[in-house]
Amino acid sequence: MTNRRDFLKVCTVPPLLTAIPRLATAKAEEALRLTATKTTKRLVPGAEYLESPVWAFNRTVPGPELRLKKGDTLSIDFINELDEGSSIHWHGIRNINAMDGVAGLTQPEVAPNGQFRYQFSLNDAGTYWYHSHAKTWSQVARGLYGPLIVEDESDPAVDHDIVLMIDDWLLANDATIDEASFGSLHDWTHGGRLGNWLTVNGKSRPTFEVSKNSRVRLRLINAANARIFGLNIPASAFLVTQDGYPVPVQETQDVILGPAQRADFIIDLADNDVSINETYNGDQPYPAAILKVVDTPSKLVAKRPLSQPALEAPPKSIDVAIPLHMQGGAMGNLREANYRGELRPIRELAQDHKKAWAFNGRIAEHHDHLAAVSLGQSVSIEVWNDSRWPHAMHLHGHHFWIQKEDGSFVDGKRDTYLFQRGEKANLVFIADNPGFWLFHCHMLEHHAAGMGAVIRVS
Ligand SMILES: [Cu+2]
Repeated sequence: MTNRRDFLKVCTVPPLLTAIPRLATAKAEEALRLTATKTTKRLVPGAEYLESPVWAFNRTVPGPELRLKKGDTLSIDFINELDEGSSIHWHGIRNINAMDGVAGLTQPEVAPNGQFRYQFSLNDAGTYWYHSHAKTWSQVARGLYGPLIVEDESDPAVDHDIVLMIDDWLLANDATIDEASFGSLHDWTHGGRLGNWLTVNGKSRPTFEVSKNSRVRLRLINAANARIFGLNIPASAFLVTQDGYPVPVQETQDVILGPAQRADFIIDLADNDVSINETYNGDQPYPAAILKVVDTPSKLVAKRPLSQPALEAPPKSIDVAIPLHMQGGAMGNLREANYRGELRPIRELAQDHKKAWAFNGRIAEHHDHLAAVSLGQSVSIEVWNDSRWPHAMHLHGHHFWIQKEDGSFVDGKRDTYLFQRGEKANLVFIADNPGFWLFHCHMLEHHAAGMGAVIRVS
């Protein structure tokens, strides 16, 4: 059987025109370097537009692709050349707590000109990403994110493995990042910072050259602050993982990704180009990226039928239930909430403290505990989204099953779940990772405005 590595030795794969540059891995024990710095980037083509100031890892947006193998140790020296504190979170990785990168919770923020070594082993294969976890609503929006791909020996052989990091930018008329709207109370109380310019791997409508009749793995990552994307792939496409985790293989051309969510497809191409369309926003499908089919003399992998993964069953009983009544935001029913030990009306919370969302009538801070559970317990976060907005709820350090209101479970596990307005669902997990784990909305303005709390596992 030809695996991907052998395949690369025997034939020439056409260059990917817009692939994310890979951070070269040297010896496993040797630390790589990610430097957060200010730079500029052309977001909109055309001489009439300016390059925009951005904040970037290693001067590229997205940051360099980190591609390792399951079982490898990731060793990264993070260097902060910004003029404010920062950190790196490894989204979806069931990390050791001290490496989780949440500034103010699992580590102090890395000060300007400071550095921090992240070192941990990669026990989960799949599509993950890294991003700043300090003032995320500003730092992620300015470009501080990149892909983290963990390969597994059992991954199906493909001819091309392509990461698509999808983001929306809120730009001013000259195509630079709209500065004036950062921290807008409107965004924080409504749907978050929503952009007006869509990029894939930092480019508008990029083209990827792929071989005719080839098999492609497409790794989709929603890196937007708050935008939900719908992606449509008009081809023979099979959904194989979500949030890095295997799901029952099914032929489908569509997926919806809330902020921070990922989905991997295996696509068997024919001889026609494929436009990957964004379908959730706007009246018409928007061609977000193109797979351009080219003739290549290369030998292609055998298109073996994709095998169904063995899925881990959810626990039969729950040791700890954590009721979580989520309220707030515009048009919501939250009249007052407890904040810093005092019950305060929502108007005061919004205007004086920029807080607008509450869990169980309380607006938490990073260090406030939603719950404390014992190592090994099965836990169910019983979420009721009693607001008029969708929320992409993310749990750090664990993957969870999703139990719908009728009691049934969604197949597979996730690290982020998109709650529709009014939805009730339980996020069920085994608390097998000790530490202080953030549970928060990945609509980053919502998190900043109160949608986050800590679950302690000890
Ligand atoms: Cu939210």
